Amino acid sequence: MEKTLVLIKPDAVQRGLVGEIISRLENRGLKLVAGKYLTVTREFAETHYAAHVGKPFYNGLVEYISASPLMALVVEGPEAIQAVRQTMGKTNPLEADPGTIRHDLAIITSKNLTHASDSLESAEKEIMLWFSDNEIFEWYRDSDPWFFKKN
Ligand code: 3AN
Repeated sequence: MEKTLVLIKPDAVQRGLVGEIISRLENRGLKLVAGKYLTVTREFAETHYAAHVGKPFYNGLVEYISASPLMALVVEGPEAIQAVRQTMGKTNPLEADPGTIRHDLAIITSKNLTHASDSLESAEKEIMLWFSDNEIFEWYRDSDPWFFKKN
């Protein structure tokens, strides 16, 4: 089953939206298989956002993500990468569809609450960066077939 990295970023933690965001993922059927609460160093943030080096928003982005605690998750489900990004909405909250996290709960791009891996390749890389193997739980959820089983 596909796995993806989700970050509930410091603005979401500061605003008390951790539960709301996790609920939206769980309600969709996505299964939490790893989670931790931490403040990352600037160096770690630079590694995570290496693809954005040189962009005008890069320094601010690194500062934002390392400013205070965040919640990192791995979630699992069929087409989890696409499903999570759809639930989050477009990068710019003003362009995100109603019903998405970014539309409903945010208003500017540089405080857009969440991060989610954008491809299989980046999901694998990011999960390895944020979690060790023994922090990821392969578990059976009794409701799995009610979410995932094709008829
Ligand atoms: P997404 O998080 O939707 O995959 P990316 O990967 O293009 O978007 O950008 C990563 C993060 O960089 C965004 N979540 C946002 O916090 C920040 N960012 C992207 N574009 C801008 C921008 N034009 N101004 C400020 N911050 C930005």
